[in-house]
Amino acid sequence: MAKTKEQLLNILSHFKLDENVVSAEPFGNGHINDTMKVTTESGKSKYVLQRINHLIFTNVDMLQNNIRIVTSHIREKLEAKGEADIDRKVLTFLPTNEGKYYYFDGDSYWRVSLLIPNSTSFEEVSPELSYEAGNAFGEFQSMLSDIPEGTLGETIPNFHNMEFRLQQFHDAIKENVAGRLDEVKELVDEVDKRAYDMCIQERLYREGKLRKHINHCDTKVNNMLFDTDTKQVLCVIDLDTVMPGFVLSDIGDFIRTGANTGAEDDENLDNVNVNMAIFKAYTRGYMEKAKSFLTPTEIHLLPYGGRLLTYMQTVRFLTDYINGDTYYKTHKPKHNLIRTKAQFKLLQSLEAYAKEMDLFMNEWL
Ligand code: ADP
Ligand code: GN1
Ligand code: MG
Repeated sequence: MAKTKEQLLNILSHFKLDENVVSAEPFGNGHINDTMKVTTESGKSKYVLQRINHLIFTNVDMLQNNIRIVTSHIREKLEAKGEADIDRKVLTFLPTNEGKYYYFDGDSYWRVSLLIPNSTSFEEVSPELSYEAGNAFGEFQSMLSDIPEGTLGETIPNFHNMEFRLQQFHDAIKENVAGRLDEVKELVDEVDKRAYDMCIQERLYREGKLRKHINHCDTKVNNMLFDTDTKQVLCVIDLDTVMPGFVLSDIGDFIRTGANTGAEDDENLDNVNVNMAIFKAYTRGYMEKAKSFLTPTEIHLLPYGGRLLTYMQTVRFLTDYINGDTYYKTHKPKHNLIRTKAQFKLLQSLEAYAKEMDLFMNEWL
């Protein structure tokens, strides 16, 4: 339910803010939560207010506890390294007057973080910025690699489990609640054709050949902030899905979003292709930080990670379309179908480049 300005200001009054606030305006392009930029009396954009989608993140207490552990852990690492400007390199969430890190207003859950000043996010990146982004996401995974197992909960169980996503897909097909199945038969066949190959990670894990790791699990290009002037990476944001999973998730989702020459929901499929320069630059940046904690199996599978996350997103968008658009926010008719087709086109392009990507990895094997 949309909130009035007065309601939003009332929600904000439950948090310990050090300046009076006057407005909250929509911010960003997320598909799940609602994000707002909050302006203070002095005219500064100082805070970020978010409504957490608790139909998707059903355990908000666990979610905010995870985020608190992750941000404190990163802060300690940055302090130990003697980094300057730490408040712009890690998110800071503000407590409520009751000392919690979220507020429930009777129907929604809210949280507030400090807006990182003089920062910007991008929907598209150049090879230079991709190298920086690879470095930053590699460093992020590396900083979290010593959090003991069991410390972080799974905020969405089986989030990047491909076998589970295919199960949801087949359930949706069986129920066909929105009557859309006939329209997507060809796409369903394309998904099924690849299903076995796309579940390698789950099989390797059962065989004891792949381990779990803490990942960001939503490394879209726009989940990283850059300094507006220097274009240096500042901070990894959008920490809702930081949880244990397979290491390929984080390289995979960046390839899916950063190395796509088109948009995630491009209607002109000719725009959608792989930008190999971005793949290479990102991988180089990532490997600089990640080589020390990756196993040869993971390094070998890295280009597969790009295909896997693109395939997984194809399956998730298509499942939501078949279910009648109940998960992702949509902004036009058939939006989830448009997204599915664009993701599938990207997958085909990644498949065409698979050999070249594998050869590129030889440098680290
Ligand atoms: P969503 O779940 O909606 O994707 P994000 O946490 O990624 O939410 O925020 C959406 C956008 O808002 C980001 O892409 C970024 O541009 C901006 N943003 C979010 N948090 C901050 C912050 N603390 N400082 C500056 N910008 C932010
Ligand atoms: C969602 O909220 P946002 O836009 O950062 C989704 C990701 C998908 C992404 C596709 C909790 O992320 O898993 O990859 O859309 N987040 C959740 O763009 O499902
Ligand atoms: Mg985001």
